[in-house]
Amino acid sequence: MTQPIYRDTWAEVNLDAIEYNINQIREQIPQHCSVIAVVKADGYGHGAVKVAERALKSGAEMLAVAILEEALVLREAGIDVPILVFGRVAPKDAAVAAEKDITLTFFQKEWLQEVKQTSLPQTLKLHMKWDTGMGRIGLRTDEELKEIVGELKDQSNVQLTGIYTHFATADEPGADYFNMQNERFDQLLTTFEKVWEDPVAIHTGNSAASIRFPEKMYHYIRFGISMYGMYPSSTVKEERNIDLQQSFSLHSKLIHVKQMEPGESISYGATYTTSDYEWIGTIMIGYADGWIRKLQGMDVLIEGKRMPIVGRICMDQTMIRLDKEYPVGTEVTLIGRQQNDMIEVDEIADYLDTISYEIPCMISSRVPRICTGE
Ligand code: PMH
Repeated sequence: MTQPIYRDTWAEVNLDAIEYNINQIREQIPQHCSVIAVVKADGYGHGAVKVAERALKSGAEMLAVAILEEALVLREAGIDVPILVFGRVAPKDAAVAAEKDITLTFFQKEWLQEVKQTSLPQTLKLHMKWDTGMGRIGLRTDEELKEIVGELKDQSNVQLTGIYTHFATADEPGADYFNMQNERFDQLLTTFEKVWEDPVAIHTGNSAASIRFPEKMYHYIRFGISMYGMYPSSTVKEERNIDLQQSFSLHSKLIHVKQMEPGESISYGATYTTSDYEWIGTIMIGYADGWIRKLQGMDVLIEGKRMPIVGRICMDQTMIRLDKEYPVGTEVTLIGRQQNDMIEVDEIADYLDTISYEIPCMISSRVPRICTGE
């Protein structure tokens, strides 16, 4: 059952955009290549279950998350497709994954040895992670690979179903580092194929790699940021290889409107002082919602027009300088389209000197996500 919503601030998640973006990438990648919808971090802040369901309806065949808890949420929602956990799950928790048929990532032979000692309710599916240049997790050398494969062959309660790597620079201009990672991957793959005969699923590319180098993709792509309609970087955006629709938008309503005299100040620290008679509106969103204090000065949209946030952003409330009087209840868009103007996630990210990925993730769970296009 969905919780009742009492507050006048909400995020909208357009599920039609998710479908559109998946269709866009499916047109570009080779026919034999399928989509893993990456829905970690509660679907990059959009809501994992709803996004996952729509992604699967749109042709994605598998889901990926970062931690076991996120996979369990999807299973509890009745989703029964393969789910891959990217992060390391402790060997003692492998039984939980096996019971729910959740695929785990591994890259350490000690991890396999420990899992061997645990009793699993059914065969545990595994994807092996190779570190070809991300420097985060994964085995790195032919020697490690041979050792781990030896360990795998000796183990009956697990089944290797996939191998993968992750690119560090696929979204950046130039392809030298990307090519180097591909070469390392091919080298490891050659070694692997000499010691392993059963078929496994291979996946290397994230959004940037699949958009920029579709011909280099194997059986799956791991489609994250661009499924949500954002470009992995300005480089990818400017190359215009794909058209995307932003799924996320953020809205509120004026809860108070007043005219202030010249020389009056607004909010903590009195950092903003009116220079004339000014109409000031208040909305119920603040840093506890993830609308952080650094967003002071950023614009919002009202009736399609831009108006600035003035004074410090409080924990739960924010003030806006209006161009005229508006009725209480007027809609304010902080991210998204109003009439002919749009505040893209990218614009907020630029203002904060960060990347688009961070923005929907930082909007806290206190802000309800309302799906459209269901
Ligand atoms: N595969 C792995 C292993 C990932 O960690 C990520 C995203 C993706 C695929 C999807 O990438 P995309 O969103 O660029 O398509 N991981 C992260 C991360 O750890 N920090 O930012 C994005």
